[in-house]
Amino acid sequence: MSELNLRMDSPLSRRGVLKGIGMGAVQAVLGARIARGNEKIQLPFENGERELVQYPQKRPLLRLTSRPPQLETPFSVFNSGVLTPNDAFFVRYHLADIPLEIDPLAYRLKVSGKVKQPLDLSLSSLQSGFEPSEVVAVNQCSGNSRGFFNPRVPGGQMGNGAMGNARWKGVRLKDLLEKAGVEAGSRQVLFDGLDRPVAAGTPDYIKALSVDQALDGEVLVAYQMNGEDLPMLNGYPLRLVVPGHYGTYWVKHLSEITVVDDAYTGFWMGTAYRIPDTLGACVEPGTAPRTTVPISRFNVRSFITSVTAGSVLKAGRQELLRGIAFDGGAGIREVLVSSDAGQTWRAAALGLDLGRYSFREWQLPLTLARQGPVDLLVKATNRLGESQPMEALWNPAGYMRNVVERTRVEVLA
Ligand SMILES: Nc1nc2c(c(=O)[nH]1)N[C@H]1C(S)=C(S)[C@@H](COP(=O)(O)O)O[C@H]1N2
Ligand SMILES: [Mo]
Repeated sequence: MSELNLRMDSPLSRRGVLKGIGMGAVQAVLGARIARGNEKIQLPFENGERELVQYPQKRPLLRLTSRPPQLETPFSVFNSGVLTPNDAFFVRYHLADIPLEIDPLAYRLKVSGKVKQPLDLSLSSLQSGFEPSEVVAVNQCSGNSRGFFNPRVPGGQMGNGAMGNARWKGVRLKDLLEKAGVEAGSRQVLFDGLDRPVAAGTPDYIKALSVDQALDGEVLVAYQMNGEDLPMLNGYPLRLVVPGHYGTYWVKHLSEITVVDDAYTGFWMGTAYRIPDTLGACVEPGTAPRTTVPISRFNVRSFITSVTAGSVLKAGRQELLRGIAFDGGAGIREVLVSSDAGQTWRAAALGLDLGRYSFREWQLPLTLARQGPVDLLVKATNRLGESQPMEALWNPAGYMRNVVERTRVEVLA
């Protein structure tokens, strides 16, 4: 069992929990523990058994690895609200040396490189010196749903729980960069966090965005998630939020922003997180792409959340089917449901619009007349007309799965 201990010496964070302990004192020293009863969840693919493990600031989540912690959200959470609670939000890391203790008073965010005036910001100067900005946005790992790839691919074998939707609050990256003054001819902005590799030779986790994207006004350096400090495991005290883009860019424990005048080719940009340079980012199953590009925006996805595989429905009785859909930022235009293998589709009603980067809830009253197993299919289309394929696309890294989901329910008399 992992012995993850988190300490936060934080006057800014979790004041209510701090009863009786002075400012700057150690707030929480907790260890991960296996959930009561050693509960396990079976994801619907081979080697899909996962322990439910409780980490600090988290409810029991599906554990994929413990060093570093990689935790998946139980799918039922997505049926209980359009925002994913902080304590249920998934966790991904690549490097084993992750920060467990952070002093918010000593924390610094540096902006340097090809800038006129390098910045060295404390958390309080970041919060007081720049206008706050908020966005509701989905964070999804590129490898969400990788466990369903057929043929199977190496990498974290995740079900559909490596995604979450939250209200992020922070400052605009644009404002920071404008304050620093990006030099003419600069090409990219690099982002590094506090986590480090343990083995010599493992490259540090550094990600890059083009200067244009970094200045688009949408990318945030976030200090809050759903109205609270970021949980330690989700990047306390600062993380990048790149709405519509895969989680790999959402650098946690962000400490260094560096403007450069060339294209960064370090491992996490030049080798990892690259997709085939083809329509649908796919290749013939089992083959390697000829050329690749860095992964970028989400494709369109939709899920049924109110029933799961094996759910029992009553024949002839109306069931209110519910779920979620999202895309890379165009916004969802339509969600369709089929109970006859895609021959006919019915349009679901869309729920509250929390912005084009958010999960969009949908619902549809459905009555199934015939007894027996029924596959419920859900397919979303965004405002650009982009939709989801009926057959799964394949790539060797297991990224960007977005096949029309099928949920097999049982209809009984
Ligand atoms: N510092 C740091 N930031 C990181 C990573 C990491 O390994 N180190 N992993 C990235 C990846 S691949 C994903 S999917 C998201 C996951 O965000 P979460 O752990 O808050 O869910 O964090 C990103 N930010
Ligand atoms: Mo990821």
